[in-house]
Amino acid sequence: NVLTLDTGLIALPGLALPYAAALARAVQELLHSAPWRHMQVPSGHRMSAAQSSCGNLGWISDEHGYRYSPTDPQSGLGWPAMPPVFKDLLTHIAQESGQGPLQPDTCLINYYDEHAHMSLHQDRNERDLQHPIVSVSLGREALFLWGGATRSAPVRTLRLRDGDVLIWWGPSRLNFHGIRRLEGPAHPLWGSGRVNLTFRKAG
Ligand code: MD3
Ligand code: FE
Repeated sequence: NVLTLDTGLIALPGLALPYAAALARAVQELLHSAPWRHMQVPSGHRMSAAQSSCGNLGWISDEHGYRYSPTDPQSGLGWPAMPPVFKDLLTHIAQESGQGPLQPDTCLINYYDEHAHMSLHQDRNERDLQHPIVSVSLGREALFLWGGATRSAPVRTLRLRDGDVLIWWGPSRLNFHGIRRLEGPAHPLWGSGRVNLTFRKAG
């Protein structure tokens, strides 16, 4: 079941549901080496969503700006490897979507509690803007804001549910987007929170 939501944006609702338990175990495991942290943005504010990363690079932010780093500034060590279940899921996503081959070198893992949000922004720190971005929503439902190529373009609200997979490329790749808030009931694995995996080719 592949839905086209915009030019360069498709959704595969619930595609990751069969992987939910294995994904939750893999995330909990990699948090031992790269725990959740609330990064500081250049303005000095602390992000309300917490983050971790795995793969060859990880997204970081501090007073100097946003960038990708081969090491976790909190440990000084490399990021945890991409867990096998992440790779299995990506293979399945490539098959079902016809978007491939998917060869991301990083997965940014966002955690939202009931108070977290992510303001409207663009993702433009990745070196390879041709490679699609794949996002996997886990846990509680979120209101996703889908804007356009400029900050002032109209914004649509989409609901991201547990197990939903979205793929962005081409004309949608630099669109503004964000998370307004979480909604709906708690989730059996993630409680009142939500986790989002975004796979990118950053290097
Ligand atoms: C559209 N995360 O990590 S996922 C982010 O749910 C981010 O955690 C949100 O925005 C979340 O940067 C939204 C959907 C997403 C991710 C990256 C995109 C949409 C995107 C990059 C370009 C266009
Ligand atoms: Fe983003």
